[in-house]
Amino acid sequence: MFKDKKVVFSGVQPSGSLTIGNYLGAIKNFNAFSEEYQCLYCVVNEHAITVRQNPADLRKRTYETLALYMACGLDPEKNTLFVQSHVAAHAELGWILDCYTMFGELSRMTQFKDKSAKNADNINAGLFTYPTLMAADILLYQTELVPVGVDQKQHLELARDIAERFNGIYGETFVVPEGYIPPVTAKIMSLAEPTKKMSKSDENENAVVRILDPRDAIIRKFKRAVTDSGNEIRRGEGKDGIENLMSIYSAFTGKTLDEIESEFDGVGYGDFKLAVGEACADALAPVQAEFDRLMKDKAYLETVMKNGADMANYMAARTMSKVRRKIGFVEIK
Ligand code: AQP
Repeated sequence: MFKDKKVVFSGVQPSGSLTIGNYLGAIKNFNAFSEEYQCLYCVVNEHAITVRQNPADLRKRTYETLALYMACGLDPEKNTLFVQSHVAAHAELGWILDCYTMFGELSRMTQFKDKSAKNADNINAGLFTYPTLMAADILLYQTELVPVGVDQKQHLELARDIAERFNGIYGETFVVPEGYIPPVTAKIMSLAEPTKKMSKSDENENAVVRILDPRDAIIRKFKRAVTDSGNEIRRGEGKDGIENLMSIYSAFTGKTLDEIESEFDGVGYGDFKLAVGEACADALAPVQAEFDRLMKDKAYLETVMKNGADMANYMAARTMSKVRRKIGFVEIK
C-alpha cells in the first residue's frame, strides 16, 4: 500500500497529558502528509523514561496518546501508528549511533541542559543520549521529513549530522532527513510565563492548556493568561503573551495575524482572552468526543498498536540488516 512513497516520521512522548503545544506544533500538522507520504507516528515511551514515570500512568498514557493521534484525525489505515518499545530496533540502532555521536555534541543540547536543571536528582545517561535515540527513530525508517515543533530543531540537526557521518564512513546507508516546522505555531508558549515553552510536564496547571481539558478549564486558563500592562492586541516588543494568544487564536480559527489585529482593534484584553478560550474549546470538543469513544475500546487500540508494530518492524529490519552488515556485525539466518 505504501510502495515508493517518501517517509514521514514523528513521535510524541507519553510523559504527561498532551498540551495544545503538542497539538498545534506537531500532531495537527501530521494529517497533511498522509496522502503523499508513507507516515509513521510513534508513541515514544522509551524517551519518556528518561524522566522518572509512574508505571501505571505511563501505561495508561501510552493508550491515550495513541487514541489522541486518531482523535486528531490520523487514520490507522493510512498511517502507521505504533509504540516505540514494540520495535526493538529503536534501542538497537540507538546504541549503535551512540558510538558515532560525540560527547561534546550531546553536551551542547539545550534540552539536556533544561531537563537536567529540572531533574537534578536524576540526570541519567538516557537523558544525555536522548538525541541519539531520536536519531535512531528517524533514520531507522529512511525518513525524508520530520514534522516537529521548533524545540526539536537542534536534535534534528544532530540526527542529520549523525546520518552524514555514518554515510561518510560506510557509504550511503541513511536518508538525511529534513525538518518540517510549522510557520506560526512552532513554539506555543506557557500561559504563565510567555517567554517559556508550554510543556506537558509543567507543574503549574495554569501555564498549560491540555487537549483533554474541559471547556470551563480551558476558558479559565486563557482568562488568567499572563500578558503585558498595555491594552492593544498586536505583535511587538514586550508583547510575548499577546503574541502567543494571537498565534493560538490564528491556529484554531484559520485567521492570519493581520486579520486578528484588525478584528480586535479597540477590544480589551479580557474579551480577547475569552475569544481565544472559546475558539480553542470549540476546536477541541470534537477531538475530545472522539478520544472518549476510542478509549472505551482497548481491544481496538491494541489491534492498531499490533498492526503498526508489524509494519514498523518490517521496515526497520531492512535498515538494520544494512547497518549490521556495514559495521561488521555477523548476521545469522
Ligand atoms: N509548546 C510547544 N509548541 C510547539 N510544539 C511543541 N511540542 C512540544 N511542546 C511544544 C512538539 O510536540 C512534539 C512532541 O513533543 P514530545 O512529547 O516529544 O516532547 P517535548 O518536546 O519535550 O514536549 P513537552 O510537552 O515539553 O514534553 P515534556 O514536558 O515531557 O518534556 C514535538 O514535535 C515537539 O516539538
